[in-house]
Amino acid sequence: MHYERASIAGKNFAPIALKDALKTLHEVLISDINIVPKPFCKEVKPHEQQGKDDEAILQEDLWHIIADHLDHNNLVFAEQGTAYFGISDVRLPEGVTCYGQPMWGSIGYTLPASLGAAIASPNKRSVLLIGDGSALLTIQEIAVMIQENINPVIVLINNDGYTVERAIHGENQRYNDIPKCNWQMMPKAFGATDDNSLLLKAETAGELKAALTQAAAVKDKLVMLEVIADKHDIPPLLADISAALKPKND
Ligand SMILES: Cc1ncc(C[n+]2csc(CCOP(=O)(O)OP(=O)(O)O)c2C)c(N)n1
Ligand SMILES: [Mg+2]
Repeated sequence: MHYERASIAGKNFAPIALKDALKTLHEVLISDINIVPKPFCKEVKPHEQQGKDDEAILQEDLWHIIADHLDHNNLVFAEQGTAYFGISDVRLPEGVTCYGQPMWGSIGYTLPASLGAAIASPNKRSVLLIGDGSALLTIQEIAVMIQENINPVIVLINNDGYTVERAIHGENQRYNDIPKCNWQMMPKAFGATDDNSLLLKAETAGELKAALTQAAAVKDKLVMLEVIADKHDIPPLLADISAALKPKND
């Protein structure tokens, strides 16, 4: 697909607007026409958790567990990084809107975006899914969230740096590391107290489920949930993409 042009099996169709191309693609996918390769039409099966509840959280489970704790009232913001690739591949409950920015991809965007959305939609609750590397760019906006009595759920993936970048290039390079930060202290520096916020941390799948349940129940406070993940662990969609990019990078 290009700007106002689609190439299908070597044939070009132009000019065609993206919305018309997507409409046609949708019609083909739901019809009996047998021109779409079967792997493209992925059957959505319920996820079976791979890790145990008392074990470290796996990326292949993480986003499903988060999706299971969302409801129609949530506006989800998925930051560039494992968060975007993780949640993009997961079926969300009906009514949930998910925002990401795969084209421009400027990290740090989703934290203030979730704040703006919360101000614009006071009857909704923002759920921010953000990595430690991205959060470090715009974390100070937590101060405005607290000042404005905004009550988002911030799920911060602490995986020791730029995991999505490690998957694409420079797995163990220093440029994919970030400084060690105390994420539990960070909101406090921006005005978080026991009265206006709840700070949680999860290292196992069981702790994650309990923390997300608690976060959903505490509706009138800012919740920051720090999730510890392995620095080399990536969600399945990102594994597919990085495998496809590998020959070009080697
Ligand atoms: C402003 C900006 N700088 C750098 C990049 C390149 N980049 C894309 S994703 C990413 C790392 C994100 O790391 P993190 O937020 O920790 O997510 P993780 O993949 O570790 O979960 C970087 C550096 C970018 N997209 N935008
Ligand atoms: Mg990270």
